[in-house]
Amino acid sequence: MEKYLLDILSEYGINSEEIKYIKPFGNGHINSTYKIRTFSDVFILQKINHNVFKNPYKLMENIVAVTSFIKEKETKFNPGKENQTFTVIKTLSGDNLVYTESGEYYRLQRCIDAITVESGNFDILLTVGETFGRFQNQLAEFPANTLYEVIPNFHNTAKRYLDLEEAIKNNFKGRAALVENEIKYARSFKDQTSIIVDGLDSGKIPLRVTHNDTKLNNVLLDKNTFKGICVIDLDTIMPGSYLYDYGDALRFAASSADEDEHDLSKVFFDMDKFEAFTKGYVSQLKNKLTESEIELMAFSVELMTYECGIRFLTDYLNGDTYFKIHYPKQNLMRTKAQFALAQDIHNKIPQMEKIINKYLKKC
Ligand code: GN1
Ligand code: MG
Repeated sequence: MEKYLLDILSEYGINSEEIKYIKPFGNGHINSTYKIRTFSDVFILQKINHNVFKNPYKLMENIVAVTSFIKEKETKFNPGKENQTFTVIKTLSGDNLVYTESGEYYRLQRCIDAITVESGNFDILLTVGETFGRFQNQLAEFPANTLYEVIPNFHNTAKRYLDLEEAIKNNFKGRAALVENEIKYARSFKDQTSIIVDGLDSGKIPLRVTHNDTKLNNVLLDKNTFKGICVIDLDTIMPGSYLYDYGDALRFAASSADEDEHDLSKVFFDMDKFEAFTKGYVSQLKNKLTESEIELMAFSVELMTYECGIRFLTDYLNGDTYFKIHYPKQNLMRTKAQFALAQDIHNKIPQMEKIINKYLKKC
């Protein structure tokens, strides 16, 4: 067992003799995660990537505020379920983080005995939609504007577009000539990149507590019943729009293929999965959604998919400095797959709108 990890755990009062194992865990693109099993408990330890998250202490304040709010609600309205919520563990001296001598930040949380999935059938998608919808519903009364903006402009697609133009101009790795088609597609969508941010700025779209990373694998499921337990990966909780969460969730969950699928003929937007997720999400949030949000739900899926694609493209042009890659052209493959998906979503928007309206009326 790594000595530095043992030193960190000792700050939480966990001694090396109590530890059965420490294993790398999960497959996030940003943080490094470990599962720790002691003789009496199980924990998740995470090293926070502070190139991405500039102020880990403020980030932890967001997480603690939001999870305490949810825990309080569960204790009141769903007694027994409060243990099934995300729980940050404090160090012996009462801190939310350990700052190591080598300048790294670590946090510990309780591990809930559950599973995550990378893809799912209709029932799983329904549950995942419900769990994200429920999360939003639980936080509907939380004052969104009190949250710290962990990564400013995170889902500001117009700003993400400008970052792409900057990367094309710098062309640090000489890769721009290799991605002419991708650049052309990215530019063709430019005029639509500010639709949600403009709505937020003008007040037309309400400011909400937003998770901002609503991937399918960020929902914990009961390993026997496959029912949703809670939402995890709360680093990017910030003020934002429900549309970011709905759109980004479907980008990932309703894709027919992996995020970096090489065979683009396999990449399409799966309408059955879309319907399942939408049914679950809307059932929990129907009374909170405003007209201005409903109007843009289908479009938000296209926008968030496009946005993720331009982020991967920007990183590819910049030399792969942001997203972890496991092979040299992974960011390019991710870009191509996201763009193929966005184009398929574009053609399906009228159908998607019908389905959204069906569940808004029904539930
Ligand atoms: C990153 O690390 P992970 O997989 O939770 C990224 C998301 C992207 C996602 C794409 C802080 O999330 O915004 O949608 O990769 N998180 C951050 O897979 O940038
Ligand atoms: Mg994440």
